[in-house]
Amino acid sequence: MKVFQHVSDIGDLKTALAEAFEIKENRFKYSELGKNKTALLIFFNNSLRTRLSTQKAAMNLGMNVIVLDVNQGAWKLETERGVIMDGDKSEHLLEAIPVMGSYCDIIGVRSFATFESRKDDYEEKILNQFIKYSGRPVFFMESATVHPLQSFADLITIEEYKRTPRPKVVLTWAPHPKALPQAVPNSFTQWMNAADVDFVITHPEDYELDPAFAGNARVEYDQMKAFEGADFIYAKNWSCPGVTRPEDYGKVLSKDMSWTVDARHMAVTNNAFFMHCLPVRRNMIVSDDVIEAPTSLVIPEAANREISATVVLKRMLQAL
Ligand code: AN0
Ligand code: CP
Repeated sequence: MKVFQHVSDIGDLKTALAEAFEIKENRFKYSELGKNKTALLIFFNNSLRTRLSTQKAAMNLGMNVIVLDVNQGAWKLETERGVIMDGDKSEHLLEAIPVMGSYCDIIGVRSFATFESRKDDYEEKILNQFIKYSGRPVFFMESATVHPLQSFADLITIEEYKRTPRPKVVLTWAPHPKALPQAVPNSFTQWMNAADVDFVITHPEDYELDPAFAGNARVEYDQMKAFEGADFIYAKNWSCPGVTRPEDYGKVLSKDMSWTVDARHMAVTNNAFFMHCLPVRRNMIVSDDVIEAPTSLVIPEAANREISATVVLKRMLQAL
């Protein structure tokens, strides 16, 4: 595997899940594979889980790890070609990327949507430069449009906890005070569309996800109706994807607190498990009682980030 971005990059999901459970059984099984190989993890944005779980995954495989927080200690980077660099940015991404590539064997990058341009975000302008100029395999640690390590961990979690062969999984929008990217819901939708589940998305109008990710997924605008009989509730806020009105891209169109997942919502489900990628704002996205209930999977879900990252790095090492 040279790039880990879309669900298609991991191939057959049953095989990927089998590999994940093999790793979970013994996470040090491939501890010789990464000997004298270096993973470079580059963060343009904050992270708790991705930072820790991916470092741990690299260590499980015997790799060396370097972590760079670009905005703390590195030079400020220009990303646009053709600009006269007379401002506060000392270095261009076009030099920085191949330099970073020269010190490692595999690169992971986190770079969120900026909401400045829908086109630039959806064309993955930053990550594509890493793919093009680093000379190394690149895995996405949440980009402008996707968060595949999260979705893979989510799939592992659903597989572990499902009580029926084909569970009903509901992705629900929930309110948040600030504009958040669509990366998590985009990827989750892409992965659920590829998995063997009964998948439903619910959100207020004008929050439709980009068709490249939504595909033929069922959308139910009535949240309570969507929740009926659900086995898994996956909550997440996202800002307006700008599908119907491009000028609304990245805007917060609704803060409707009736969408906060609480006991009233969970009561109509099939005693559903609650999932969220974290970090989560309590009593905006989900009530205290729902996130603290025995049916809340947020902690095992986060723990599975180590497993998904170990599988991805293992695949990349095997293809070096
Ligand atoms: C980010 C987001 O919504 O994409 C990261 C989630 C994994 N969340 C925040 O910025 C709060
Ligand atoms: N879920 C997730 O990616 O968390 P972090 O932003 O803390 O890495």
